[in-house]
Amino acid sequence: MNEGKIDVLLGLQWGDEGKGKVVDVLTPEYDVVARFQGGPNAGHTLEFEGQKYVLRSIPSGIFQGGKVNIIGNGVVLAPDLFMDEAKALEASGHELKSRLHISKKAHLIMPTHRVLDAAYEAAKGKSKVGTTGKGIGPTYTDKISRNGLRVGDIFDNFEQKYKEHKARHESILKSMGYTEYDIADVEKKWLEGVEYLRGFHIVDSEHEINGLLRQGKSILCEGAQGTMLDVDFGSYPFVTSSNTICAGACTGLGIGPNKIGDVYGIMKAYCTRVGAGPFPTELFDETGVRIRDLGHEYGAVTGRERRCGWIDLVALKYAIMINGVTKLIMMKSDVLDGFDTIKACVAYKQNGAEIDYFPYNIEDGIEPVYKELPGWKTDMTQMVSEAEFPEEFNAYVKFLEAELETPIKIISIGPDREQTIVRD
Ligand code: 2SA
Ligand code: MG
Repeated sequence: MNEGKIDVLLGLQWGDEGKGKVVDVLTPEYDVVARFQGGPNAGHTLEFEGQKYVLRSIPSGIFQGGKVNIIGNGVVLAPDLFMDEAKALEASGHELKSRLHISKKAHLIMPTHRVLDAAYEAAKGKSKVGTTGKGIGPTYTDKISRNGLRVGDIFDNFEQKYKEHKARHESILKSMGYTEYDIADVEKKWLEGVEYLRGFHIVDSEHEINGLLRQGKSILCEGAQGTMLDVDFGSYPFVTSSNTICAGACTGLGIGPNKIGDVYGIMKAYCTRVGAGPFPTELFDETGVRIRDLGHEYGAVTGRERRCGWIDLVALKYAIMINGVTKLIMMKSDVLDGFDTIKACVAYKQNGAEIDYFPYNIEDGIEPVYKELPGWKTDMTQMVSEAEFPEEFNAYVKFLEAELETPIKIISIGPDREQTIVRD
């Protein structure tokens, strides 16, 4: 933590690196946790005291008392899904209303945005993105094309605005010939969600967060999805529609770049991807299946199987560069506990030539070049300090640090809060 600075924590791969767990482990150190992009497409899984929770729009700091949790302007919010998520948390004893602040400038995901998401995907045929179906793309499209509906609008002639936006969406859907949908029930619940939203602190979060910083509060920004899903730098067009990178924290919360302190980059000891799009180190054999089974690699929101593969250092170096990562966090190393050998992709072969940088096109003709390392073949899940780490594991960590030129500060050896080793 750096005095007077805001730290950022984000995923370096294709999402699901384990951000939820790490934020929860890091939050005791911070006064404020803020989300800056994405929406209910995210699924941050946290496990502690034998309970499992999945957060979608609400910052992971909500489980710790005395924190301010902010949903920033860069987030897209679905009132109905938000209501479900918030009520479930309240039912499990976590009071929200006084601790969760929502930006007036965050955009609302309407029921018709979700229909548009489905319609655009259907129209793409074989080149589908494999979205989560939550209306993320169409909502950000409306934002950028200056047609969006924002949280702040719920206090000002809302019904009229809602009707106009809905009518515009319906005419787009009609022009696409996409008419077989029924949103009556969803819309009813969505409008209930809007009422429910009124009970929260709806704020100018850019003023709030900068004010908190001036008061000397420590702030952590929590990214969603991952760098390789960033709309500018990810594997376009197979990406999400927001800036998932560190710069997204500046635009998604209204903080100056000179206010950014540490940038924590999270990666898994291997790699996964859910949805369509290129994935150079994907494994189609039984090793891939083994990683999926051991790592429980299924989408937290949609339940979809995640594609699994070896760690990709070419993509990781790119992600570290784009984000200015200062500290690495490695998750799910326990999944590899039983493997005889571990592979790490150190370069790509593209059309016969070896390259060590992340190219414009990773869709065609990319072949990973691997370095093989001996596995540690030790159950590490009960270890409590790095002094207990087996020699082969230390060698793997050292190898990664040398390749990535960034220290690995935290290593996760299991899903529970307790199974986290902080390195000196
Ligand atoms: P979208 O819905 O427009 O953001 O989808 C665009 C692409 O972004 C991917 N994406 C994700 N990838 C990994 N995890 C995500 N969150 C959930 C999770 C996903 C789930 O935590 O498991 O439950 O399936 C996430 N959100 C978006 C998506 O797969 C598309 O490739
Ligand atoms: Mg997830």
